[in-house]
Amino acid sequence: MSNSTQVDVVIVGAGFAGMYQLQRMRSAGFSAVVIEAGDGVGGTWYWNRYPGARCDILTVDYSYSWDPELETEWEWTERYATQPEILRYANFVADKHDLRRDIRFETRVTSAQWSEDDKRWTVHTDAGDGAGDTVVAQHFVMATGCLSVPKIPDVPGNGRFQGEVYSTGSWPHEGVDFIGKRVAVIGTGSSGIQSIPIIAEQAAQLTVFQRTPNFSLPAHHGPIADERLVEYRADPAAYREEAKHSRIGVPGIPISEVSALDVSAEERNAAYEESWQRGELGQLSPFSDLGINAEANDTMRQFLHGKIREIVDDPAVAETLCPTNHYFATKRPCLDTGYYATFNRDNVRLVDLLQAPIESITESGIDTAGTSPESMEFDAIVFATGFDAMTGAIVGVDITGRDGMSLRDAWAAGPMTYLGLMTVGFPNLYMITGPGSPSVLSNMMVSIEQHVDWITDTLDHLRMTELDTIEPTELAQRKWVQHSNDIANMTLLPTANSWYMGANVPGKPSVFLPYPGGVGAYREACDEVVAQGYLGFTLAGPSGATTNDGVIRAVKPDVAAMLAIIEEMGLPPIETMSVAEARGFMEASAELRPPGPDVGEIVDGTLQGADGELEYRLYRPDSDGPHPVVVYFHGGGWVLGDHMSDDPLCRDLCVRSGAVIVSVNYRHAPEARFPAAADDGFAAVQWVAAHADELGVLSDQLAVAGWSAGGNVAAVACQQARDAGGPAIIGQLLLNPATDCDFSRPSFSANGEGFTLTTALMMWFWDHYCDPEQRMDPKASPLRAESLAGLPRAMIVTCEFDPLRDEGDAYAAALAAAGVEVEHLQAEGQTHTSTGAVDVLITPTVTREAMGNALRGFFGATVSV
Ligand code: N01
Repeated sequence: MSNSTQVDVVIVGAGFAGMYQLQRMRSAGFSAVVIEAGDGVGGTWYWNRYPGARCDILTVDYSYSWDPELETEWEWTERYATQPEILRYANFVADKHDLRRDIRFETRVTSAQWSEDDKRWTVHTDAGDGAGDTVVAQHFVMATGCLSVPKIPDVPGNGRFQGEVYSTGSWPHEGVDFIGKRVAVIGTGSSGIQSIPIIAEQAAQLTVFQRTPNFSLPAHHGPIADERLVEYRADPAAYREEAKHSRIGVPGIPISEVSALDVSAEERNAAYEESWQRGELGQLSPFSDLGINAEANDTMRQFLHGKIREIVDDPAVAETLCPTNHYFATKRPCLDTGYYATFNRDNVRLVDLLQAPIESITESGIDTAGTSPESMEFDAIVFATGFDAMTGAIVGVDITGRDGMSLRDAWAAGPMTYLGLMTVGFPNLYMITGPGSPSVLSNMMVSIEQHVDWITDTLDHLRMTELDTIEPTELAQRKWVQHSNDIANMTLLPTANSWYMGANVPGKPSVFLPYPGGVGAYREACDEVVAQGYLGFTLAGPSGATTNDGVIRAVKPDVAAMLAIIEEMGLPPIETMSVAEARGFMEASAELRPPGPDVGEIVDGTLQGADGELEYRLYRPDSDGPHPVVVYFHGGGWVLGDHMSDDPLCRDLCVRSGAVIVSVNYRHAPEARFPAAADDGFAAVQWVAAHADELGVLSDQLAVAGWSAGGNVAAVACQQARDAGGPAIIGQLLLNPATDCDFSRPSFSANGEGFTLTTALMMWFWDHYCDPEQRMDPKASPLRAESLAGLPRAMIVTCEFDPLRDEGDAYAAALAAAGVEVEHLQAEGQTHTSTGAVDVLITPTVTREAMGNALRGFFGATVSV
């Protein structure tokens, strides 16, 4: 007979996540039950009992912090705990807090359905008779672990072998005796690398089948380092608190600001040697750019190759063990005990599956193909082939949410979560260390505790406010996934075929699964979501639903980092300076920028403006001319800047568009007020068109471009050229253009402070440039032109966090309404100045790529780049 139980909260999994969640539920006064497939607590440490299984986070850090008594009641014996010791720790905690009475062991959750009528989850298990037991709960917590579903080995002939077969991820509890046996190990990730040296000591012969060599450093097992213990014992609470705000959930790890490429080879190798000697995952990257710069990373890679060659006697075997197809730490690096030296043993052989792929597992062993096919006989095969990581256990349960939506279907193209905690369409379903949270990129203990605390506080909030359900909004979820991807894409992480990307499971969507922004930054985001009234969530109860839609990290991560640096510098606002000071300040700042890409040629010259000569700088592509030409107008609010002040951007545009860029030093206010800049802009276009041959450009392939006030000048030049009947302009590229004198648009109130260009500064610019009564003139506010018909086709870029966003949007819309062909790119998460930050910021690169494409589009087939 099947039983049904009603509780407040059902928790799946009795690992460290489920255990702590149960404890918090109880102490917060919620009824809860945990369902666990194993017959004991410990989760990953219950299942992964393979020889050599150990943690690779120091024991002092891989400990619960929620029970301060544990800090004195439990003492770890080693620097990195063995699996049996960690399992004893889990059991110690379970005993101490009497957790087992609410855990249903040897029970597997098979499916779960949400009932919108009852606002309850019904969770089905395989317990009871055929029908299975059910638990009905208001809240459903998946504490199923990130690496808990062993991957079914995708090896031909799997299942045929008649000898002993083992999987590191579900090892026999009684252990395995390999003495005198011929053993095969398939897989050289952490599990393989930990178990291979120990199996080699026992087995008569060990054959290791390696598909991808991995980076591994010595773990240097032994007692816990004294300096770590001193620090921890001095103030355990402070030590734990620091971990919570750290990058990977481990305190005391210095963050370098030095590039690996900025030091001598000796200095670099000395730093790598220190990492090698230290043997701690959190301290393997002594430089700032190993994670983001391929060239920098390669220096570490070469160092480690050197170590492998030093240790391994046979040079051919050493080469096979050197990872070359991925950057260091783009697959999880390992810590080992004698791994590489194991290949010096007479009874150990390495088979490179890239040279000799497995043709089939046979009844008696493994057949390989390649140039020298072999049939090998074994007594035992060990699969160390990894896990269906992060999503496997969650979609392993057949979960049906609102309106019959299946979680498997909802995640068919990759997991979608808000904060890695919840997912749209599945109210009151929580994931502990789910995809989209730091999880496997962190000390799991710290990440688990943070999620459990967040979930518990949320349930408490719902109860206090007499609400029933919580569910993220589509917008919040989409933007969180985007934010996580943005960070990942700024690093080398997505370049490897790793399980972080789901690449190890055939058919699994290629998505970077964990959140790579760091434990502390992530915690801040979760806390801010709550502080802002559960931003990005819909909370509902008997009296209705409230949606607090919004985005927690809308500014692109590199742009946000830049804004934080600027804020930290505490610079005086430009509008508080004199014009001379402001110009000096801008020039000094420009000195600090990277130069931008090389172009074929740079020529400085003068051209005829509306009232005298103007300087220009010409950027010519490194290809045969004549080229199309873009007359470019720099930013600076008609007051600041000159023909060289947007140098990196002009170089970038030149390279991307294949066109000559002529950047013009139009006259500036307050010395030359309106309409000087506008008149000079038009005069410069006329001069370039008339001097095309001399400049080596195509007169019938002339476009204009400009940023900010320069976008204003460019737009106005197009209107003047149209009204004057020439010269012919075939396109206008306007980046964050000033198009109107109205400060009342929402983008001014939303973005008027804190995003570089401020409302106050924009007002200062206008005041210097133009008298109030002149500002309605279309030569000042091109949006106010009587007609925009007949203007050149346009690409308009506006940025989400720019005060000028709305007037740029309005100009794009008005041009389109007037029948002008317009490409309008609304750059999400960018500011007024970010697009021009060439070689400083990564995320605006796509915008500049689109700008280059737009220019090439203006010029049609005449441009080759
Ligand atoms: O799994 P893995 P793991 N034919 O996926 C190979 C954590 N962990 O269990 O790289 C041949 O890393 C596969 O090759 P390739 C830790 O986070 C922690 O070792 O896909 N080979 C790879 O070599 C770790 O990262 C600890 O080309 C096949 C290996 O099998 C994570 O768990 C200890 C194959 C799988 O490596 C997973 O580690 C253990 C095939 N068909 C684990 N399919 C510590 O705390 C896969 N492979 C120390």
